[in-house]
Amino acid sequence: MADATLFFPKGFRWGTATASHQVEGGNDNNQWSVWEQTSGRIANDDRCGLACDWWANAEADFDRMVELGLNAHRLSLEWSRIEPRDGVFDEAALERYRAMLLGLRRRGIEPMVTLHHFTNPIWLEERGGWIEHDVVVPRFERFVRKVVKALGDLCDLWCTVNEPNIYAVMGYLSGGRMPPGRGGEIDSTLAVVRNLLLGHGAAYHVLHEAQPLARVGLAHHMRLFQPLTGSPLDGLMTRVYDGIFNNAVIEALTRGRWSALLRRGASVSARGLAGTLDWIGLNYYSRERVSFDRKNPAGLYGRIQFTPGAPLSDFGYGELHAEGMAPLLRKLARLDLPIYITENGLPDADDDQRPGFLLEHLRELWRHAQFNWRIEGYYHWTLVDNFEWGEGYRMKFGLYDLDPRTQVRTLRRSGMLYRDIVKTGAGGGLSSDHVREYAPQLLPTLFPD
Ligand code: IFM
Repeated sequence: MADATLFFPKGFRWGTATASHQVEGGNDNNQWSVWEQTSGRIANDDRCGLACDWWANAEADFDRMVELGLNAHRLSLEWSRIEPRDGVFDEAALERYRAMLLGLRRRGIEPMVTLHHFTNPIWLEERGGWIEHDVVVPRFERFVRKVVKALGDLCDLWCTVNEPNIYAVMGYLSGGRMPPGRGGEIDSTLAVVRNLLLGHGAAYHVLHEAQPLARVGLAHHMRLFQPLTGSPLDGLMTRVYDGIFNNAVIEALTRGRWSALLRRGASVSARGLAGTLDWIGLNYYSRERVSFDRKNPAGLYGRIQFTPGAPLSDFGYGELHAEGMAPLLRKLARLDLPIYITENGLPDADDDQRPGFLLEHLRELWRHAQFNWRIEGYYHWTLVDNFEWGEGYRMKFGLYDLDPRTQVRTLRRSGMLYRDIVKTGAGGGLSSDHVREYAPQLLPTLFPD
């Protein structure tokens, strides 16, 4: 096999991504902390509990990032800590976040700060969460104004909202997977997506007013939809799913237009959203096969499943399909904005798939960076196993294994591989030696003669 190294450009951002509730521990004032109390909702009836104990000691994990050679990390702020009651702000919580951001910067790690990653303060959830535009959007705007004033000297790379489509679908369409646990509510789902996007738009302007050079974007969860069979109806449903799940968010934030379905029931125009992206984030996990199903009106007469026989990650979380990133990146490249892979990873407790997963996905990323697509960073989900929402602690996404009872971390082989890639050359690089050492079975496909 040919010996080669695929170098990434100097300055490429190599990072990991986390979210407040999943790592901080002790969050007892958001809707998830209430949701978790009812038996049967979280796998094994886990509770988030101490998580990775970041509220007390995120810094120990920042040191681990340094050991891996990372120069970037994406973390989120917990709204319920910063604004524990409607209009009442907790300066001590902001101080703790200042310390975290300083801690990252002092270690040469550039923070990307997410402003909303699935959790809401209880007081907001009690008023309908993201359903009521006039309740939530002005309050989110006020929260962001407070945050940028308090933390703006330490961060100028902002991710307004994480995965508006997933948040809305899991909370209001699929039923029981995430709070508030509603199902089949198409109109609420659409309202929640729209309000999250309008929240993004409001945040974009607030951040730019405070920081003219702020770089503001959003983490968009995209899946590659492909028809299950060659039937025209499966093809049609595939376009519908791609349109709703992947394209609608992009159309709103670039053209200021609700797509046909998103427009249903809209009382606020999307016009002000045009041009509110300085960069776009891709959260990529899986491909889906789509088929027509006339018995599934709640799914808009479609159904999704993984490709029969395809390799899946633990608990059937996702299909392992690195090539699926290409068409999604192509869509994003057309926007002519910097692109970050804001999340990519898999649950893999015994770490037998993650090394190959990393190599295949990073090879794809490198290939597309060669097309001059503006791919500027990769944030692996995640550094240390953490609280995986409804899956509790059983799904292990970390480069480090975590024993939640003892807080002991152990670097997985995939963590060593990530470190070796990040530390190759001036900007990181993937070599045939890495493949030989960590996933030799991939040598013929990743480094053919
Ligand atoms: O853990 C989640 C994260 O909060 C949002 N994106 C997907 C990850 C893995 O499921």
